[in-house]
Amino acid sequence: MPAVPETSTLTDGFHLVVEALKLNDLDTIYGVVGIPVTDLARLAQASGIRYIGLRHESAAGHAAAITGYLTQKPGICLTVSAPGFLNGMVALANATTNGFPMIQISGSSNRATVDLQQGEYEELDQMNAAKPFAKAAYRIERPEDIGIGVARAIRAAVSGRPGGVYLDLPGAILGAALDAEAGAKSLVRVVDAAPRQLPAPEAITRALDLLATAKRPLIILGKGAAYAQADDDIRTFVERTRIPFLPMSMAKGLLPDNHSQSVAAARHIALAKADVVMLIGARLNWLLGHGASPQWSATARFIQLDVLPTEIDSNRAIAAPVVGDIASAIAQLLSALKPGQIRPSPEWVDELGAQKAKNAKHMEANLAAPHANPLGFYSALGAIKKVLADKPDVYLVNEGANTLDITRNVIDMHAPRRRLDCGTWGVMGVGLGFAIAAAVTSGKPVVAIEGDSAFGFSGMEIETVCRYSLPVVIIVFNNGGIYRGDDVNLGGGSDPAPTALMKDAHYEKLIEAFGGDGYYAADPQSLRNALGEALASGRPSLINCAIDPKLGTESGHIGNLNPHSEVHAPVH
Ligand code: ADP
Ligand code: TPW
Ligand code: MG
Repeated sequence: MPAVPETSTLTDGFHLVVEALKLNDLDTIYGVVGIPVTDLARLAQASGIRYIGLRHESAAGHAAAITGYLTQKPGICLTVSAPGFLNGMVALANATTNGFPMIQISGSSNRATVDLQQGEYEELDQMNAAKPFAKAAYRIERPEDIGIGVARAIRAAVSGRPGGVYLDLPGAILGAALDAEAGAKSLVRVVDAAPRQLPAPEAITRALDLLATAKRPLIILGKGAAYAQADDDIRTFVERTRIPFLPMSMAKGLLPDNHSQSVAAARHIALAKADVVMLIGARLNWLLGHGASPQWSATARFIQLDVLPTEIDSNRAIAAPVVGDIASAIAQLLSALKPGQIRPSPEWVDELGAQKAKNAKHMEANLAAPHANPLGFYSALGAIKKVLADKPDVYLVNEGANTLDITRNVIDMHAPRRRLDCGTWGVMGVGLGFAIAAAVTSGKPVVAIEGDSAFGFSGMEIETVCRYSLPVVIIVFNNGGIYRGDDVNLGGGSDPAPTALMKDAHYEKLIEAFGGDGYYAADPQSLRNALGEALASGRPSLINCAIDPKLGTESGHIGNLNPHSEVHAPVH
């Protein structure tokens, strides 16, 4: 424990950091301890902060980031100097890219020797290394600055477009003593960390006027809309205007997927034919074809609700920008909306409805696919869908390629912010960190549907799931590889192909090593039984799902992004 005795009138950096977090209602830390932050975690735990120790900083960072997404308060990740710090950087960068508020607090080594590159223990100029990956990066150099430093980090993480903040704490500052009264006075409780940002009235009128001219309007809901927690107003706006809507992946469930106005099942023509598109917390990035033709109509006009002014016109001209926070913007749109002012044309509604019905039939046929033993992606997901249908509160974590894309299309979401996935960056390794944080933050059951490759990136965290007895069920879609499991070595040698993984691997045995429940499923009924049982037990569980190795396609639904070799014919 810190050297300062409890009776002293002194305090120190360790105590001040813990007090600063508590003062700002930050009640959970995810991390991996070691020099110089071990006592920080001990002290936090002793003071009533929940400390969740993970096995890798990347998972701890992803856990913190998704906590931020779910709660609108920055998730906290604690790392040790240099290597531990760097292990957290993927998660910090991912948080920044996705707009998740988090703070990575890292211990660092002696500044004087680090800066002169004299071969310090775990030597690295961490703050400068973090800058390109963070929304903001700060270093605290004096114990009396801890209060203001933590306040700055909190505000940077959650205001405007949220993101990842790096906060550097040299070991010497943690251990430095300070008069207790001066220390207490130096702490800052942040007032209104994410102030409302109201759009201008003329922006609201412009947007409604443009929508009123539309015959084929479309609303796209993105994860910014889900983050904003303006669920009721968003639903009211969609229902009053009767505009068809399309949820981006993590916005699924903001309005239920079975809502009559959802056109997720007619996505292709909805994008291609819409004449006025309203983006609510969704960027026109690669996930939306940069807003360009042929995916979109060249003459479509766009309305965009976003908190970040420079997001507007980033890919395509935006006719009606509504810059502000989504909760304020939607409330203003609702109060300015006149009854009957906006209506999609009946032809548009009918056309989308017909396409939906056609695609729904196709989906049903897929789900009843004959792949029974081993399972196909669709027959497995058909079984899972049945179990989850009456459990809207279950959090669904999802990563992989085919496993990601097909799950997104098959598994309906019925409540906001329940689907957590690889997001904007397509990053593998979020799975177990997200699952742990969703369970810790909500106390609700979590199902993580993981490709066998994706699972490997954070697989050791099953020990964490078991250590904290979390109600997490991991389903490994084991098709024996990255994308598929039947690739061959083009050189003819005995080494496996680059995409191959062990197809007969018994992942379920891994969790048994830590006292969790392992299941193996090779047909829909046994998968359904296993998931039902695992969820009912509330125990840490892993279901190894035998998927036919021949079934995946290269890169799932984004194979078009692969450059192709001019020399060898593509394998598939
Ligand atoms: P998706 O991947 O679901 O399309 P993106 O992450 O691309 O979503 O876009 C989310 C957008 O929402 C970002 O541009 C971000 O600035 C914006 N955003 C996030 N939170 C808010 C908020 N509270 N109010 C307004 N805009 C927000
Ligand atoms: C951090 C590249 C994209 S998808 C994927 C990899 C390795 C795994 C796909 O196989 P999986 O799913 O999970 O078995 P399936 O159903 O198609 O077989 N490293 C990082 N991120 C990414 N995106 C990759 C590598 C990749
Ligand atoms: Mg796989």
